[in-house]
Amino acid sequence: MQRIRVIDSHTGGEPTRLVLEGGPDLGDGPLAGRVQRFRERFDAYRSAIVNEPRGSDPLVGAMLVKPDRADCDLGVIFFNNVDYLGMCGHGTIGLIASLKHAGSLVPGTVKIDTPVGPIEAQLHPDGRISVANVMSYRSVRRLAVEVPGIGAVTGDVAWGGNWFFLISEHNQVIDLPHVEALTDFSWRVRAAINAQGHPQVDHIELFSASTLRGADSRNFVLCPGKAYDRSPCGTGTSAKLACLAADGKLLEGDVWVQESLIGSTFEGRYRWLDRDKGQIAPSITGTAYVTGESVLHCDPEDPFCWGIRA
Ligand code: PYC
Repeated sequence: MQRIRVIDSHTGGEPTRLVLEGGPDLGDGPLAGRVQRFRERFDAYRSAIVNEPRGSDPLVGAMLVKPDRADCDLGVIFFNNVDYLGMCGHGTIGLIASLKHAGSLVPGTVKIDTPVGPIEAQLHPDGRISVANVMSYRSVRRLAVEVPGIGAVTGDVAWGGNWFFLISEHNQVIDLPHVEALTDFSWRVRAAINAQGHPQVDHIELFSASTLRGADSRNFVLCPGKAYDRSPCGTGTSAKLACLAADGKLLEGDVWVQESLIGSTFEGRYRWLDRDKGQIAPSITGTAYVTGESVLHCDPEDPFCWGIRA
């Protein structure tokens, strides 16, 4: 019987399951290589940890690993209901809140190795957590995509630790009662943009005005496994900051408050790394709460031991 010790948390409503012990041994070397090993040899663990019957579609797993980079304090590999993520903003905030809960962290800064580069997380004395994310940038401005059944949709392609297609011009209503329509729209857009020469884009992000006091925008983010992000999405907000910076709509150091579909918020800001190349260093601040601690049992007698997979 495999036993996996986890701490569960949520960041702005989006769940994270931190794996402390009992995950697969992925060996050493750069984390990108270890993700490859995870995918090829141990993918059943991913499914067992985040899929039903132990998990749910929006749940993101975070496996703590030894860092490869000498200057990092710890390493993490994020995964979801269908695959592995480059980085995860809400997941990093959940990871830090969980380590604080476990008594392994006090306020201060930790450097974390991820498959897409090192990041830094800061636990503030008031419990808020900031993530200095990987370099982010916009790769395509105003790309028009012909979407079957919808028509032309225009948006930006940007990297924020994952690849996003960001759409501000649309006729969708971004609120909870419209989640099915938003999912259907975004899923069709994703298929079209993938078919139109951008197979790397696996997150679709829609924006509208926010009615929340102090918020600059509300978003809807559709994740690769068709679950929507309950949080404002840390990597999605980083991609948004890169677009705002490139368009001159947000100045270096100024705060952008991004609201999620369910009304949770992240604060984002950036500094320029290379203005000519449009490269920024984004930082995201949010809060996470621990929701449980448990030991998952993977009983070989259980026909759904390794999760329900499509
Ligand atoms: O917060 O970066 C994020 C994220 C990615 C997918 C779900 N959440």
